[in-house]
Amino acid sequence: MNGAQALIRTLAGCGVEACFSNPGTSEMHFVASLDAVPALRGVLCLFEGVATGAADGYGRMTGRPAATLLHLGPGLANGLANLHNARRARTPLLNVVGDHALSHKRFDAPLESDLDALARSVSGWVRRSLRSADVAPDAAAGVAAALGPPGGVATLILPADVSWSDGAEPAPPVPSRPPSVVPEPVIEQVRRATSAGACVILLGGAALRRPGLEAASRIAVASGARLLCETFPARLERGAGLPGLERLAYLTEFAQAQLAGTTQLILAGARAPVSFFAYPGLPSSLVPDGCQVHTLAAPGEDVCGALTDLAERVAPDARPQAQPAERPALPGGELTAEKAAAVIGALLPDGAIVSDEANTSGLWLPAATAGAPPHDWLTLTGGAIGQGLPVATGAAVACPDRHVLALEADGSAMYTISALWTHAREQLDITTVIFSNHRYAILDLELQRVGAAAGGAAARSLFDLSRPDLDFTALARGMGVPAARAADAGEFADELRRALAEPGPHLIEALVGQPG
Ligand SMILES: Cc1ncc(C[n+]2csc(CCOP(=O)(O)OP(=O)(O)O)c2C)c(N)n1
Repeated sequence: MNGAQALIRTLAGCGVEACFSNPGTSEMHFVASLDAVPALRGVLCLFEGVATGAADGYGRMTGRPAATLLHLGPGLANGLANLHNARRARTPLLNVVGDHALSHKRFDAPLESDLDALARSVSGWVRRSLRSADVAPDAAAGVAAALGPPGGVATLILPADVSWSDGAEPAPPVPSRPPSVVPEPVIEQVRRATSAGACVILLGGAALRRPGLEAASRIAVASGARLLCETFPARLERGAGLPGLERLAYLTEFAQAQLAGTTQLILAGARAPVSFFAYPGLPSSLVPDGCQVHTLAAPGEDVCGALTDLAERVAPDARPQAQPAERPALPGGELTAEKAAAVIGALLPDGAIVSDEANTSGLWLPAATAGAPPHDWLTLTGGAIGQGLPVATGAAVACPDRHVLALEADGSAMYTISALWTHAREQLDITTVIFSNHRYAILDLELQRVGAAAGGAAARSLFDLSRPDLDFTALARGMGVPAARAADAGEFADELRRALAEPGPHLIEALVGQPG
């Protein structure tokens, strides 16, 4: 058996079921081995940023790593921004990056680059297999490293000759580790903090799934502590019947207002809050002056277990506060981002997965969908735009029985628009809504906020997505995705209903802003 065959069998044996791929010459033996192992599904992505973002979406929804297959340094480099988002999300993910044959590297052939440096910039684990006999145990170690806990990006570099040489055999999975248990004295210290003043519990990571949310809600009911969710959660379970949760705001002043007066800040799977950017005259740390910070559970620790233990101490008889079922009324008239949010809230299907990259157009979405049937909300964890369509791809591969909604700002959608082709190729049940405001609207705001001189025509033209206007329906149809456009709220509701009723991918371009 050659290295590639042993690798693919090992990945399948370790529970890796999908490989989001954009291969080249150095990966041909890996590609050739896929037919023999149907348990590993190869999914072609036409840009590496789609492959890495899809693996992120897959890992967020399953808790297990998908693989990517990438072509040397340049292929990995094309995937870096979404690997950065995956790293911030602590998503388990294994990159397999083909490299030149070991004997070929000294010739500095055109695709030679500092692949290791690129890999290390996003990966918690990097290994280059040097013999075919090592590939399988290296892959099993890579899967284990990706799983953590906490989860993370692992990168296995696979030289072409190691891939094609015989002498390999599959390796068994490396047993996974459970998250470490939070020591009793820590829980006791945090228990005291819940009654020591104005207390906020900032929830993140695994605390944002139902068991963590319900335990946190019981603590809040009994102690009067307020709950907040980290600004950009990897995966937040929300909707009717779950405890509702406000997210810490993106804008520094709003986040400051949410935390004002807090004297005890408890971190449950979240990091101490910081401002997204520095602004003249505003602090970088969002922890109020004099506030004591307590870490109940750091990433990699059993945050749900710790919250449950704390709830038993603080709130043995309290019940979690469930969000009531309620949906907005369907609006009429000219479509706006606010009305689009109401339509989405009115029609969001039970068990939907929302990949949210709506940016400024998404302001109204949390309130409009709060009482919709239970769903998962996936957000832009690392701030590198171009994530939403790929993450939706991976979520749909992971959860074929659920509706996936990709809520996309037009500028962000363009980074990785070729994901639509994979939506069509794989017939994924994804409805993409493009919020067409024809601008990088947030940058209009940021221009003022950083105190730059008022932008003139040259400055503003860098935020303007008109001239020419983007025709998303044509782009979608050109990649095999049925598409429609809506300028009216009723029309948008009709199109959304139709898209959700029909299997397979759809795109609706929601005209929510004037061009230019
Ligand atoms: C990879 C990457 N490149 C550039 C940026 C800077 N950036 C932040 S928001 C933005 C434009 C967002 O425009 P759009 O997605 O249309 O959303 P809108 O602001 O209009 O709601 C840009 C370019 C970024 N965050 N990430």
